[in-house]
Amino acid sequence: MTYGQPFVGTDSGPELLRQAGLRKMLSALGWRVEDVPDLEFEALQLSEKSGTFEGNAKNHKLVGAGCEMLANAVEKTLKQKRFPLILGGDHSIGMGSLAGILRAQPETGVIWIDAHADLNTPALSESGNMHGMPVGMLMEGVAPDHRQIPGLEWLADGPRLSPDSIVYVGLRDVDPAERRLIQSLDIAAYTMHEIDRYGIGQVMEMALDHLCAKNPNRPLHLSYDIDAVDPVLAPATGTTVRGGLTFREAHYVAEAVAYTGNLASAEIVELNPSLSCGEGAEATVELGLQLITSFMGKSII
Ligand code: HAR
Ligand code: MN
Ligand code: MN
Repeated sequence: MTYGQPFVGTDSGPELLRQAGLRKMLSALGWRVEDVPDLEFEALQLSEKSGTFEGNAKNHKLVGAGCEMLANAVEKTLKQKRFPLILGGDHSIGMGSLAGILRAQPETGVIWIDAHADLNTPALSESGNMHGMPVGMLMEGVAPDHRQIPGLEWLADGPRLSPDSIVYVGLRDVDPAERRLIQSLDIAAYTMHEIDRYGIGQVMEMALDHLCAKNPNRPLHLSYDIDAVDPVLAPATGTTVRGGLTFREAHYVAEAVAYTGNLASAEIVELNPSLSCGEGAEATVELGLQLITSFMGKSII
């Protein structure tokens, strides 16, 4: 998926992760792997629904139809008691992942690792880029009337994410409207400021406690946007923001989530090797693979 943001290249993420040895790595950790071919978003038949849509959401038909395919695939995989490992693609796919997850396991808690809050909607977004909207489009009290958005009608009656069922880690570039929502809905947000102040260990303890205190067996979904990591380490992504997670902080997040034993699904998004030449692109893919290795259960000793 590349249609949630303006650059070409985010759709090569999955293939590069495969080439970097994803399958072998997962097998070595003891997983039985079924590598499902990439979903084909280009071939989608887009409905020519009449009626105009006034909001600001670029490529809403393509993003919407692609996310519908992903939601169905994720829901099916979870209902088969298997673990969907979702490879992006830009973060607009989070809409599809979350929709499918909430249909299969409505009690899921979400850990959103990102420089951005992705809490926009077509009415709030300044850019119109849908990779800035996956959380907003699913959240109770924020989500728009999807019947008005061609491509997204299928989301109209689906379950919503409650504001206390998500935690953010790594935020440092939040739009004014998103900031107001985080405050008014009292969403748990551990920004880079809290990471500096408390350290990543305490931040992850607080974040996981927020989600799991009442239900220690609660299924968790990890949505890992590679732009959460400092651009010195992960330059090959579309919207870099300085002052991000260090190498160890990025891994600690993944390890802490794995140690809960509750991780039920995960996605890694926004790898765009075409935005950085040579070594930067390779280093970003390699880092992505290492982070997957960590949250899929690699222990150091
Ligand atoms: N908040 C901005 C917007 O909505 C930038 C969003 C950038 N999003 C991502 N995903 N890279 O986190 O346009
Ligand atoms: Mn994101
Ligand atoms: Mn981001």
